[in-house]
Amino acid sequence: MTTLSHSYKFCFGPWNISEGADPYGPPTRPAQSFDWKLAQLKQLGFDAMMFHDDDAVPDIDNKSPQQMVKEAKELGKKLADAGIAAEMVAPRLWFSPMTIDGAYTSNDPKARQYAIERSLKCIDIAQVLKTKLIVLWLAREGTYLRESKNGRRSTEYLVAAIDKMLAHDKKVRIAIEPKPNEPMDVAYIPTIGHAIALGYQTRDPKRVGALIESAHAILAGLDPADEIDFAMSFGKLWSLHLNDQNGLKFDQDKPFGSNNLRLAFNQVRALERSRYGAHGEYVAFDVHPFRATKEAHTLDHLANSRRTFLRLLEKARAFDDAAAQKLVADRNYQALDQMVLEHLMGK
Ligand code: XUL
Ligand code: MN
Repeated sequence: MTTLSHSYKFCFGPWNISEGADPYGPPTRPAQSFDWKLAQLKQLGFDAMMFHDDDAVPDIDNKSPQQMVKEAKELGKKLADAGIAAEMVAPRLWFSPMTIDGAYTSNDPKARQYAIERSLKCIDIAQVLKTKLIVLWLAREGTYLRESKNGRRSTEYLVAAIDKMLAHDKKVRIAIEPKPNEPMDVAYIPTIGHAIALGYQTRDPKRVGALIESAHAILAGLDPADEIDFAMSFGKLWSLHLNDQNGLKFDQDKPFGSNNLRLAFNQVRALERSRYGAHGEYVAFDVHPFRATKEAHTLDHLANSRRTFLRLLEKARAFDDAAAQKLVADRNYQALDQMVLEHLMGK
């Protein structure tokens, strides 16, 4: 069943084994240790783990640079012993009291300075963990009310911050993960087009790319498969968070394919078309268990997402493209539509 999986490598983050807390209620499952999560990741057939800077070095703001490097090295050894790579490190720029009104785009110069310093620390951790990839989810770069910030100045701040990161380490590569809203009302850099355009304004556009998350594209009213095709035509898709989302609600991080199997199928087809992963990129599942999930099923959303991906890969590879092209040439989209449905439903 899974013989075609060789060309894709998979990862998830420690936050994807979550405990069920939401803004209206407490956790519904006990917290698991990092070591437990790492062991499960390996057992489920995943190849790498993704990290926020403080997943790697907890309480990072209160640690000296020496202590930070020491702890990152200990983590690096743990990963090497387990045969697991670190895919990326992302600065968590949305939790500190310093980033209440934004990080790189805060109106407070001290907050902007904090955000840049924290990002450079994140790069130092990535070096120790032997990954060149930094992911920027620009969580609080945006506004609750538009008059509170100047959009043009914010764009310039974002470019300046990325420039500092690129200068700090000549090998680092930055993948911007766009999301149009939540926690902000309206976020800056809401789509892949914005992310890629921003990269071209920086001092080294070759080292700035993008990460697409299915749910974030859906929240922007876009088809994630088109976002993937667009980014890959620019050679800019360096990481991927597959999941699913039921329309314009809070960010749901549902298992891949859970809401719309056809949308998921088309994402896999887009990845296949451009050979995603050919340069070592990983497929990550940024998914969470439903809050109602019992402790015994705390990993199922990850195992199921990976299984759905591999099943859809078989479907993508078995799709009769020649027959589809005949229908396209005849402009018989009714038949094409039904052909896709029959293919997905199977016998
Ligand atoms: C938030 C989100 C994050 C990023 C990493 O919606 O997707 O988990 O992927 O910071
Ligand atoms: Mn994500």
